[in-house]
Amino acid sequence: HALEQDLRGALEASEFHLVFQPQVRLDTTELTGFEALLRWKHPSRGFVSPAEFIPLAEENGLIVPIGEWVLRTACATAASWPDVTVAVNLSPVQFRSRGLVAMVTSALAEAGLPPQRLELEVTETALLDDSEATIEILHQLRALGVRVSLDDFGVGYSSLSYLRKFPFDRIKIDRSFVGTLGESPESIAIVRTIASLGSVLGVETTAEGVETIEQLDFVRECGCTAVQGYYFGKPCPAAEVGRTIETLT
Ligand code: G
Ligand code: G
Ligand code: MN
Ligand code: NA
Repeated sequence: HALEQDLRGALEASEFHLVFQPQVRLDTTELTGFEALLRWKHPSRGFVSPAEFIPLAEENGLIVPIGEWVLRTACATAASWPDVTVAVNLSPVQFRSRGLVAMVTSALAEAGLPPQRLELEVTETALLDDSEATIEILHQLRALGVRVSLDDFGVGYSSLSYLRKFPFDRIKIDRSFVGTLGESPESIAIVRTIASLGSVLGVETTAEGVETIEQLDFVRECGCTAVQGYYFGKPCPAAEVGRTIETLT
């Protein structure tokens, strides 16, 4: 596989960079932080979507060194920001690799980033297999002082038992529900239900993929506590983060 071969050299060739998307709380519409998203600029193909190369990197294990680069780079970048968080996606494969907790500890220390300013986003697929070991790692991460979010909630298995097994700080409602709020009563019911669940459990609920003012009003009315989406900002390069912070605070 040609793409896989190129992926192997991409870290060393410095072909990766991060972009940052604003996350906003709904009560005050204040910026609370940014999600770091990985971008690969392939020398001849141009930008390759993470939706294409992350599954490949998960299959061949490259997601472990790539994920480490993402975390260290995100922490180092965020250390120069004012008091807002950075959210980093963790692949399920990283949970099965040894030394994740030590790596997170060292990334925070090296960057001088207070643990409270790091949020780790995990999908429920991380919790599917080997769940005892994964829950233990989540507790160790939480003990460092970092926050943990359940990403892409509502697609996949969406087992409510995960919410009982581990005290997530935040549930991120998958953007497929937000995108269909205007035409689907089912989506409205689902977003409302997840928001109430969050409220009862004392967990923040972020609506993902909010693109319009109508969707913003909808998710606020449904009871979500935070939003992320093109309405407040597309993912932007690190150099533009300062301007986004000025605009949104
Ligand atoms: O940024 P974009 O919407 O193109 O991302 C597509 C998918 O790739 C999303 O599901 C996102 O969570 C995932 N993704 C983006 N950056 C990272 C990363 O640094 N690590 C992991 N594991 N997934 C990422
Ligand atoms: O799966 P995860 O939530 O980690 O990935 C976030 C992905 O969603 C990123 O690839 C980002 O580019 C994309 N995204 C963020 N906001 C919006 C939005 O408002 N609309 C759409 N279509 N995609 C979005
Ligand atoms: Mn995410
Ligand atoms: Na998501």
